[in-house]
Amino acid sequence: MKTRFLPFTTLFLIMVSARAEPVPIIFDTDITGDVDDVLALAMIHSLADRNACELLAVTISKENELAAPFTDAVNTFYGRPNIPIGINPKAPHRDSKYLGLVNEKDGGKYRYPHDIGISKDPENAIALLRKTLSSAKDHSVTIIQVGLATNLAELLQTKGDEYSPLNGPDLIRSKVKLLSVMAGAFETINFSNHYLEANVRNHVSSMQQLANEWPNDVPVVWSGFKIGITVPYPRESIAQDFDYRPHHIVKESYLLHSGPNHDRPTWDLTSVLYAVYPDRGYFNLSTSGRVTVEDDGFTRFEPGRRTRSLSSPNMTMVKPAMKRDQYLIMTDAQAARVTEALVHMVAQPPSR
Ligand SMILES: [Ca+2]
Repeated sequence: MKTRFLPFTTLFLIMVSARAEPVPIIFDTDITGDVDDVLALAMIHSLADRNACELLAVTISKENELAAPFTDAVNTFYGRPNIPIGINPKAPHRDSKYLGLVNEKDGGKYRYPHDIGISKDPENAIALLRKTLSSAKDHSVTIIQVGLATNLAELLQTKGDEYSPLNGPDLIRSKVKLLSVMAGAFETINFSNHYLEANVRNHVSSMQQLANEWPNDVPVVWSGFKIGITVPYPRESIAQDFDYRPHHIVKESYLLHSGPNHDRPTWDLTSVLYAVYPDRGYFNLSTSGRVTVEDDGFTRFEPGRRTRSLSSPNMTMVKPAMKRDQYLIMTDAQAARVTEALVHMVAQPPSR
């Protein structure tokens, strides 16, 4: 647009009315074992209430028959009862300390209303991923993966179907803008530079498939183990910030999982924060490079180096395969900001 011909007042109106489009999100979670998935989902709803993101679908990467009903109960609590939810029956089973909340009743009524598991079945996660991606705008979707890679590894193996003629990698290439993933360890943990992080260690083969076969031209940003343990969720917030409802599904889940005297690391929340606000300076990014997943579950990051181009020897370039991945880095000052931002987003009351 040639703006030099517009009067100043029109320009001013364009400037003040320019606002970011909500980020379309698929949340791929192993909401079963740890409770940071629940806080991360609450945060996504708070961000959706601000029109900062749009939650298109939730896919679950571990197997537990209560996981989809529970997720539906959280979505319903936050005023979005019809978000599609997908499960993967082939994923590894995981017990839970908090999913049973979905069956709690007060005075004969479900404390946390939901219809999946009562009058509706969840969808298949892989079909739901394909359906959701195929109907999205090109290069628009951010996938946030905060558990095992079981679903995305299977998506990569898919062929064309009723939703799209594209195979998995081509569908990802045409629709996905960013993969924000909580997995791996890229910094020293407890004096070890070979820390094996659980989302990788608990299903190494799927994370290897993801790292090997994810398209080179769709960026991946990894939140390693160190980031989440650096910004634990303050127990004071759990004790004080959620009493705007007599029962709160996030607070009750947290207490069942971690008890009142623990500041739980915010692993999954950091991948949400980066996905929705990549340009707010909450984190720095490593140089670009390539993550490979070794057989013991170690995530090795190799920085992309410039090499001489074969076709024009005077030019140097980084191979596409060597600049797909980056990982989050956080200074002490950023950690203080991130903690406050996470608390206010997780504890924000539903707007609907
Ligand atoms: Ca998780």
